Order: sequence, then C-alpha cells, then structure tokens
Amino acid sequence: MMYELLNFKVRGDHTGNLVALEQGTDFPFDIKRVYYIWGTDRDAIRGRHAHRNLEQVIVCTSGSCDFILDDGHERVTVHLDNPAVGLHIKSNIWREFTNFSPDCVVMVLASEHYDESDYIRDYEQFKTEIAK
Ligand code: T46
Repeated sequence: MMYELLNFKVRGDHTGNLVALEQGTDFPFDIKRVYYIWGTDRDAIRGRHAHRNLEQVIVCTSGSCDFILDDGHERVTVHLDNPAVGLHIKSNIWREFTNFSPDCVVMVLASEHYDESDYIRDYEQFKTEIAK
C-alpha cells in the first residue's frame, strides 16, 4: 500500500473545530519532528524525493494541494483539502507536491529528526534502491 488516509476525530461545535493528535492513541508512530510549509506558488513542485526510513503524516491544515506518490511501479495523486485527514506515507515512496491554493498550509508530522542522508533525491537512484 502506497499510502493510507487517517480520519482524525473532530471535536466540533458552533464555535469551531479541534483535532488533537496524541502519540500512542491516535497516531501510527512516535512523533519526533513537526514542520510546516506555506506561501508556495500554485505551480511550484516541492518534494521530488523519497525517504529511506522516515514515516510521515501530512495534513493540509488550510487550503489544498496535490501529493503525487510513486512506488516505482505506479503513480497516484492524492488531493488534500481537509484538516481532519492525514496522509500517512511510509518509507521508500517518491513524492512530489504541487497545485497549491494561495491559502495552503501543509503540516508534516515526522517519525525521525531531520537527516539529509535519509533522502533519495535522484529518481534513478530511488529505482535502483527499491529494486534491491
Ligand atoms: C517531505 C516533504 C513533504 C530542514 O532544515 N529541516 C527539516 O526538518 C526539513 C523538512 C527541511 N529542512 C531544510 C532542508 C532544505 O534546505 O529546509 C530546506 C527545504 O527542504 P526540502 O527542499 O526538503 O523541502 P520539501 O518541501 O521539498 O520537502 C519537505 C521534506 O523535506 C520532506 O521530507 O516529505 O516536505
């Protein structure tokens, strides 16, 4: 399976909505890092890499964008536009993301600290590594 969509529990009333993500109960891994991305041009293409070990849950907390995922055999596009849904991606999946709305904010919860050596930034290298 290339990805999984997590439907978070929403605590909402007439004043608004709240999602709480707690390690060990609502979440598939221990969270070591959180980062977020905003202010992207609609046509910008970010990502263009895979991770050797990292697992992530990606939430579009505002606006929308498209994630293109590739396991070396097929490519799928996942449209994110709901802050109550998390896109869970495990290791060894090539990802690109684009088609950002002007108000898009992407929050990422990651299973590891930042480590550049975990990135595979060349597509041919990615294909070679997953073929092993
Ligand atoms: C991913 C997608 C969804 C850091 O110093 N610490 C960090 O934790 C991160 C994530 C990045 N950086 C530095 C590395 C680069 O100099 O910030 C700069 C931009 O990173 P990058 O070009 O990798 O950003 P994206 O948006 O292409 O990819 C990021 C994550 O790196 C990646 O793991 O899956 O978001």
